[in-house]
Amino acid sequence: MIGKYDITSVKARQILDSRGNPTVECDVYCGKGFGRASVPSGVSTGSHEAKELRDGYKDYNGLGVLKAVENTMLIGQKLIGQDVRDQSGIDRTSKDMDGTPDRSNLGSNALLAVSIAANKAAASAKEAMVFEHIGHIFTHAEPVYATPVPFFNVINGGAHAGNKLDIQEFMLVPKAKTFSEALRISTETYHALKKVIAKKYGAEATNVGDEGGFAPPLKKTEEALKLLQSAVRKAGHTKQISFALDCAANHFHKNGKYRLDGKTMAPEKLIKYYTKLVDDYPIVSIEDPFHEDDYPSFTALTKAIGDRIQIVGDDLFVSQESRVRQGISEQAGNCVLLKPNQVGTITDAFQTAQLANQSNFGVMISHRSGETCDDFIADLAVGMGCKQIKAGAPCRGERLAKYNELLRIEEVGIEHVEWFR
Ligand code: 2PG
Ligand code: MG
Repeated sequence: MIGKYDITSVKARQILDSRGNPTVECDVYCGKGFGRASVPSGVSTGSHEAKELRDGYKDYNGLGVLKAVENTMLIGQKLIGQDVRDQSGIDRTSKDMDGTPDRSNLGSNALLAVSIAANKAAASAKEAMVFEHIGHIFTHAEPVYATPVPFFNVINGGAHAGNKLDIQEFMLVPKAKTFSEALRISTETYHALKKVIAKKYGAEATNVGDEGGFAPPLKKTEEALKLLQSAVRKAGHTKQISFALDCAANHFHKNGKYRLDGKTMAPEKLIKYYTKLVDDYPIVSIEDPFHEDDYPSFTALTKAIGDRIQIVGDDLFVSQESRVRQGISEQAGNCVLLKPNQVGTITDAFQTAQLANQSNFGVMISHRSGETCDDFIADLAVGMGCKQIKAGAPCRGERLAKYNELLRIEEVGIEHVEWFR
């Protein structure tokens, strides 16, 4: 007899992501449940991330994922009959089959698609919301849920836009009593920003970049910060909205030096530069201020201003437990950016988050610049009790999928965390 939670079939297919590139979608069926998941893909990737598998032949300019789709089905065959609630068992099966530390054999895209689809199938069989199921398997106790502070990337630069801004992401960080209020005031500011940009640079400058933020023809960091200030003022939300940056500094690093805003700087000089920005603007969080292996500079910046602002490691930690462990011991930063596809399974993401929680490091759940309309990370943030999430601008379906899911979660009575530190 087939039990309610027994996996009965796993299907996979190639679909397209928000950039029009192929990605893996997976369906998991169990006795009484169904889950569907699709995986995102980054463009400003860290070199230590788990590896996605791409076909490499001419279809879709080499970016096809048919081999990864096949691998997803292979993993699926092994999972038939397993209890869909046993997340760590499911993830162990796929990792054993892959057999590499960076998931390069079967592909992190293959592993993650099954991992998330199984998670959603378990929630569906339990007739629970996905965040509730995550809460139970993450803490194994009675979890406390809250909707996270959303970080909205409203000006895009770096590898995500065609302008000359060195810094990749300029984000709005709302402080509000409820998630829907946080969404409303940030969205009003986003619309005010569109008007400010149109007035200064013309309507053609209001086209949006990969993550739904505007990509006006700016050159310098402070030009972007000044636009944000004007927008917040125009929308009337100066008391509630602060700013955050993702520098993605790999892109302006060369031979130990950083080339930012037309100046070449040694790390010490760059630390002074960031400190001045924090003095002059309401910046509360800076991600990847230095290159992915420059732990000493992360430590120096944390020492200088880590008590005033959050310093987030993305390409630095790539969601990997071992790299976070080093960060904790060297006090390099004080927050981990958590992207499930950087590790390949939900269980790995849990382990990294648990380590961060024990060590007083923050955890920010994150989308990728290439996304799908999968809303899983919204549930992941709530279920794991993360106080912050970044999922792009309040624009473009694949970004709004996450924010709209948080509205649904709010509707069932989950309170808002208000602030992330
Ligand atoms: C980042 C991400 C998401 P990408 O650097 O934080 O915003 O970009 O997915 O391109 O790595
Ligand atoms: Mg980043």
